[in-house]
Amino acid sequence: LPAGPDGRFQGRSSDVAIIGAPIDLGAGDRPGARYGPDAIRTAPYLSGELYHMEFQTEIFKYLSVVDAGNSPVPVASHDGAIANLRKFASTVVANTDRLVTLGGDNSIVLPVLEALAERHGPVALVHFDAHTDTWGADLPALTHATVIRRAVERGLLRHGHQIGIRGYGPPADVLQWGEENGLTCWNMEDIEESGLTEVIQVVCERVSGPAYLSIDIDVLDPAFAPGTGTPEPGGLTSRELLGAVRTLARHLDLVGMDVVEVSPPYDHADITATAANRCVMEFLAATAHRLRTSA
Ligand SMILES: [Mn+2]
Repeated sequence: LPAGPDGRFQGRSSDVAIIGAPIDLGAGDRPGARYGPDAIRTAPYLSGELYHMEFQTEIFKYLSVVDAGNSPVPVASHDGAIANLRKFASTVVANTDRLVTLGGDNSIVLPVLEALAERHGPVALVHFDAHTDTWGADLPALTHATVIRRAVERGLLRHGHQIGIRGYGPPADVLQWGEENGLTCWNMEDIEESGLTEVIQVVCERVSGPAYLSIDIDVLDPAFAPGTGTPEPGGLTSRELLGAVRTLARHLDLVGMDVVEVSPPYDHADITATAANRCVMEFLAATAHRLRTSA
């Protein structure tokens, strides 16, 4: 992709700008997500215009996409890194219609949502994750486990759907807080019962206006994404997730998306980085299709 450090494509506002957030000081366990952005970028073997077979669309013929590079980060300061990212994302958001952010641990989503809110106001959130990231009621810190609570507290979300939740927490009172604050939780049991296709259809019906897609790669089963900070067995397959991304990007007005928690030191054969790369590719393909068919 051409470089466009301020988000512009050949002097004009771009359709999509990609940034990296090489930050992992918000991770509670198994760090390494700071290496995620570059691993996601270099995972593919693709080049050229890229014809997407399902959409029958040449992606870069209909979509101007730039890579704005990685946010600068100071050494060993999470707060400093988050502040830098906020500034960097704001500049890029002003010059692009859609922001793609490559994480980084999940905490990087907060400054990105703040930057997007400056231009689009609060967004609807579609959040794939094994975890709700709504801990932190009595802990003011921003971490990868508190980021969604912080986003709610700052009024950055109109409502949200959290998909793929499983495992051992958060406890019932935290889940109830989420419900009371506009977050709908679709756990793996719901998905097993009705199928992901059905769940995504309901989400598409309920979400309107500017929306944001956030993908913690640990929503995938560790079989499909071993290279992540907090793996949780019993998750989605890559095929399910990529299909969901296509449907959501086709039907919703996504002003941004991210893929976070890819931790290359724990990856094998680039499985996780490649899955993350393809999440972005499917978003680009579906967006190109959307622009082509609405033109
Ligand atoms: Mn997670």
